[in-house]
Amino acid sequence: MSRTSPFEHQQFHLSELNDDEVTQEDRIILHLDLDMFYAAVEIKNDPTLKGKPLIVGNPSARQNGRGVVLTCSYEARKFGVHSGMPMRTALEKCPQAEISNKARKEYMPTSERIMETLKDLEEPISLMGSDEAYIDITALVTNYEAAYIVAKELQTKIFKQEELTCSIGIGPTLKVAKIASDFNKPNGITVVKPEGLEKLFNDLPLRKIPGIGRASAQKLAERGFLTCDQLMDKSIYELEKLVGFYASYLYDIFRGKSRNVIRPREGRKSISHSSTFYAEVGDTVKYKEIFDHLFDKTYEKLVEKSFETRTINIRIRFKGYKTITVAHSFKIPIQQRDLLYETGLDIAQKHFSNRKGIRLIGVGFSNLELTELHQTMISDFF
Ligand code: TTP
Ligand code: MG
Repeated sequence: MSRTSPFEHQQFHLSELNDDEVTQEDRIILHLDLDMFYAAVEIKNDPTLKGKPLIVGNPSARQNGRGVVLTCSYEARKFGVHSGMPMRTALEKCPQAEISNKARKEYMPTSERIMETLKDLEEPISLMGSDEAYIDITALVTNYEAAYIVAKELQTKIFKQEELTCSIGIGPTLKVAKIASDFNKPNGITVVKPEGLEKLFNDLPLRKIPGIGRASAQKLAERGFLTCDQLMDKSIYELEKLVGFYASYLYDIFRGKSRNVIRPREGRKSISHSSTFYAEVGDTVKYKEIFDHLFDKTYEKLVEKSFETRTINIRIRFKGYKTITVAHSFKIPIQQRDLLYETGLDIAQKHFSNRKGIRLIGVGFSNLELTELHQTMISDFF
């Protein structure tokens, strides 16, 4: 990292694309961030705190002045209190604030339950700390309108389960999605299509870019740069003079480009494809067509990867989010198309006439083993 760079340390948990891989230009990424997370758990635990300026931190700070603010309610933020601030300073700014961390044992279990809910989407996911996650929903939706509905449903589900709100951003890259999730807090959803990038960055304080912290923003401000639009049209060369090593990082953010992707979890334990519908499909013939298409895609993958499967799984999500998974296992691993197709269709068809309406169909194979032929080919090398 360049010493003169105004950027703070960046953490990338995500992997980079190789040149021969697809670009991410047509990805749809969702970033979810819980609103005032620890404070929200405190309020859930003690609803009398609702609507008050609340600081989460050392409850004895009034007496001994020790500790820092872990987070605070939006009411406290209005007084200039923010996370990381010494408790002493925070109490000077907002003497009437309530202080609590009674529910601290609940923070992690709550976070884990929410992350499990997000993993249920079965899309590539990257968890960042206790209250945020990136999900690549490219395979789940065909456009940004459908992505908005996924976001809305996630918000509703998390609120029903945990009585907590979150803010969600959707965009073509991880960073744009993250900026978007912060755009309309609390309980907001912000969708930024590639063509909406210019509007997003217009007048946006530079501080809102992940990686530009308070100190960096200050240094840029001293040079007269306050908002993103002032830097958006600068060349890499001009940006280098300002931010050194991070020039290309910034240059790409403004253009909705990124080489970071969310990798599916390691190891291939299963193969699956699913389709989510946002309009009523409504008739069993259409469901069967969708099933056939999904089966073909999943089966193609099975053969392409030289796998046999012992288990076929059918997932069906009804309107209202109830999801069922029905599996059928064979005694030995097989790759016979007809047998797999008939078994899967038989399971799925039992649900096609359900009056609730179907929102998602998924076809998956698990308990995979390499075909004998493939095993032989590999062993030939030794
Ligand atoms: P954030 O997402 O940064 O903050 P937040 O969820 O409280 O507020 P916002 O609505 O703006 O998203 O952090 C998530 C939780 O992590 C936060 O509730 C408390 C904890 N945390 C710390 O313990 N120390 C810190 O310095 C920060 C920044 C967060
Ligand atoms: Mg948060």
